Amino acid sequence: MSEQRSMNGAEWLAQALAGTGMTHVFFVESVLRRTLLALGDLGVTPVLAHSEKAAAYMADGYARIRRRPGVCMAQSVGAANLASGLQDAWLGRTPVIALTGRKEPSFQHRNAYQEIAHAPLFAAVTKFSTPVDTTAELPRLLRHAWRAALAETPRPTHLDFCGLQGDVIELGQTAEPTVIDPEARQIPAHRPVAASAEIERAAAALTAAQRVAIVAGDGAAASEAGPELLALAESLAAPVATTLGARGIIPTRHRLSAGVAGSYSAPPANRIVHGAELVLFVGCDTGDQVTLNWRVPAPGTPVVQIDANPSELGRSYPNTTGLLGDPKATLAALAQAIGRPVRDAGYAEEAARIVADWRATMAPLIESAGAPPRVERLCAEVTRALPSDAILVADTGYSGIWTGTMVELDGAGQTYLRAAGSLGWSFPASLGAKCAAPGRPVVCFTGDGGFYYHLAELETARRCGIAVIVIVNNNSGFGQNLTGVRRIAGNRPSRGEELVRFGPTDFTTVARSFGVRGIRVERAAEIAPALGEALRAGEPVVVDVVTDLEPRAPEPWAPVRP
Ligand SMILES: Cc1ncc(C[n+]2csc(CCOP(=O)(O)OP(=O)(O)O)c2C)c(N)n1
Repeated sequence: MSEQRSMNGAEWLAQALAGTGMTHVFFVESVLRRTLLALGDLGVTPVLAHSEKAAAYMADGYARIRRRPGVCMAQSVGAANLASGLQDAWLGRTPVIALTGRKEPSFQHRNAYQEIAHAPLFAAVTKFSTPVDTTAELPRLLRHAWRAALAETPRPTHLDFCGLQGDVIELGQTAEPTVIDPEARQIPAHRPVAASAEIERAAAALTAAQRVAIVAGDGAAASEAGPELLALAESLAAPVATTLGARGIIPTRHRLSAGVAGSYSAPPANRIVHGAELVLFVGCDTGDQVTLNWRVPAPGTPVVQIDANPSELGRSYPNTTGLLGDPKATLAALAQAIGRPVRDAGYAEEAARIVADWRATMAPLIESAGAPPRVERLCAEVTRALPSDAILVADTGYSGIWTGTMVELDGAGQTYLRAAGSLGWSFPASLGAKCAAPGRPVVCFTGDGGFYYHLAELETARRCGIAVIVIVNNNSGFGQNLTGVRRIAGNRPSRGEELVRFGPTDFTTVARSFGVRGIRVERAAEIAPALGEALRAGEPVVVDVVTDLEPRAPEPWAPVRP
């Protein structure tokens, strides 16, 4: 074996990152300059963003598509902005590795310009965060940051390099092999299968119940468990609801698909899940969003739960039979144990009827013509236009609800990514997603309120040739919040509205000023041609769809309070 030559830390870091197959890193100047130059020499593109938060969101979108760590970087004064951008990666369970610079020890505790303590900033949004004080420590700490980010549950990690720009690694030498992860693992890094006694117990509970609903979560999507999920659902005649993040894990128009459950849902999913005798959670965090504040399923409902993280088992529903294992591998084992039992299809048929009835009520809105266009029609046109290998990146709030309830996905080649809660996430995240999969069409769906956050990244998209399509649901306000502000404003509804209305902005003019193509849509009939043109363009395009603030997105069904 040839001996590794000694090199400085910048060279080592660049070679190690390039060696993982990484194609892009995301940063704001001034940090790790020699590393960035060396990365460029090795064919890894450094993408200069306009804010650290956007750089973190880009790395997040990149990592979600590659299913491997994404890297973002910022200097000392940018660290707080970078940390705030990791919130969505933390909540969305993405392996983002943040690299920052921190002033050297002689500057500490004496009012250093531009710097606050970094450790508390990263504590809430990383599972591992450590200073790097010497080049000799860099290989070990980066390998651990990588391993920890990928390990169950995937989440961000952070290395804080000594020196404002991370200078320490340029000073020392290392002869360590430039390898971070010899196994080149993707999420999920491991696929443990639940113990056979647990599987037998769960199989018995599932076959004894006649009305079983499945709720598949982000962990099931990360495990790519769609085919196994559908096979088990067929065996049990069990309708399948999902979290927003697992939208499209099975074909959304499948007769067993109940839609997204919880607070970002259309009425059918909650009714169906609430009507179950037993619920099977698969890779699902059982948090407030998917359970409508733990009302769906009702407390006390018997649960079987598959999760790769033991601390999730029974977290929200005490009456749980837990299966510790990777969702895909464990579902396959469970399906084998269950075989093909004789099932009463009554519950599945009832669920399909509930979905069909709701779809029928939406049909007139989906087919609506005229101006301003209805968002239901926009979503139907997105469904029609979305290529079979497309990535749809949705912002939070109504953008999540509209796309999660009204855009249909094929459950095969299409991928759905959604903000885990941070308004404005989707546009920079879509840029990262496109960097990870340049050959796939990437469509971002955002409200104008979300798009305003990171408009400057239109310049990045053009400069770096990142050809995403941004559909702006431009209703001149925070549409989702209208109901709430009116309610508290009582007999002064217009005062409430003032809190959430913006002036009218033409985002095509904004886009053009950045050198980006803009297509304005003011009538329903213009949507399809605009999406067609955008998909053919091969360059970044903003499709600015002028809509009305008033229409409400679908609302969840809620059980009557006892
Ligand atoms: C960082 C952050 N700030 C505030 C919110 C609260 N919030 C959620 S949705 C929303 C309004 C979204 O407006 P817009 O993007 O225009 O979409 P619309 O609801 O009009 O479709 C707000 C303010 C949030 N989720 N994240």
